[in-house]
Amino acid sequence: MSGRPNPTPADKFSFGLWTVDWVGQDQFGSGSRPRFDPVEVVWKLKEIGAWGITFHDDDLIPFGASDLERERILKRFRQALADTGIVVEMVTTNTFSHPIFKDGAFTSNDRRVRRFGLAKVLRNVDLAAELGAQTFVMWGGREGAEYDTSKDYFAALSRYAEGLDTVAAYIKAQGYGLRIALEPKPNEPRGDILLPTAGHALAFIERLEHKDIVGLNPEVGHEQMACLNYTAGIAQALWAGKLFHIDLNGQKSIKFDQDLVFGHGDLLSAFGTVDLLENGFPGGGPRYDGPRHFDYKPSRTEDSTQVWETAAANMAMYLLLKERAQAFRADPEVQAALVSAGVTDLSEPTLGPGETIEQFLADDSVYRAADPDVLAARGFGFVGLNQLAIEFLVGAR
Ligand code: GLT
Ligand code: MN
Ligand code: MN
Repeated sequence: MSGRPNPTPADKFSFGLWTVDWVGQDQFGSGSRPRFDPVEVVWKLKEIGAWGITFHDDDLIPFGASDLERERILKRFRQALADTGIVVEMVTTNTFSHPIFKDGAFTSNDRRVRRFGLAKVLRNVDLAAELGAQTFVMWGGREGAEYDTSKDYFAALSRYAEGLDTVAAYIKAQGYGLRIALEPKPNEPRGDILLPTAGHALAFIERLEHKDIVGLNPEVGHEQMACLNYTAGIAQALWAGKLFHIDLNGQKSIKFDQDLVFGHGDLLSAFGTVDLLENGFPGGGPRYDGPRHFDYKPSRTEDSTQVWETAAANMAMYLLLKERAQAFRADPEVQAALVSAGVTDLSEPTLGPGETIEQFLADDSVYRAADPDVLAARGFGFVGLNQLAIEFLVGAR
């Protein structure tokens, strides 16, 4: 491939309204560019080849807007969607910006706040269903604490589960085709956030009454902030049948949440992610076929025109990595290296077909007669395989 690939709606790329519309305010400074009109964002996304848009209730309809104002905004937005063919694939709720949520929504120590938060979420579930979204993301960025003395963690997890089960039960009762996707994050804005990683969230979901419609929306940078491997995280979510949605972006090691362009952080890790998403597990297994959703922030240094170049960069990075990952897997030398490294052997069950535990224990060749030193002598050649991957990644092959 030469040059920059062009995305099409078939690539299923989507963007949060809060991403391209981020004005650049941070802890130390105010915004560096003006907001866009959400209708303009829809048209721009169409122009650059995206397929979908996602948003928080408050990104589109200002917090506290009257019903009349809400309907006026929605009418224009629906019209833009109809005119462009841009789809709303996911909707999420802002339960973190207003000071009412300073101690969380579902897990605030104040029951009145918990009830307010639940009502805000349920209202937004109705909107998500009306706009035809399939996924309802819940990022509990304020569900957490700075001080262990300030939070009864057992009660907090119980209230979190109560809130989620209430929302899930409502979705089912209304007959909506929505699934909830929890988005883990270890910290920021809270000192410690509940459900800090994909693993914590997967374990939590198993305790829910309505766990069948609750899964994950893991974000690249959030797992990496916890020093974890994103590809391994989404792999486990896939294995559990819980990869409902993804937030792609870039992060450079353990620091504040950078939300860089996808691939602009750990590029080799991004290659592994795209390889898994596009090619699946080497030995087969569940596949992700949902939206390729970007949750990044155009750096504060960029102006309103350059914002669209940063959005396009996410899609270009994905397509470049997709082409590289496909070339990697299709290459005969790579296929041979995968075989000699034993990667393809791992799909074979450890016990033989129909082998009983008694037969296994009676088989002397397995343990008593086995020579561990002979087995230990095998070299796997993982480094050579990884070198091949990097040569494909950098275009040397
Ligand atoms: C917020 C957060 C993101 C989440 C959004 C969903 S909100 O911008 O940083 O990672 O995906 O609520
Ligand atoms: Mn983030
Ligand atoms: Mn996110």
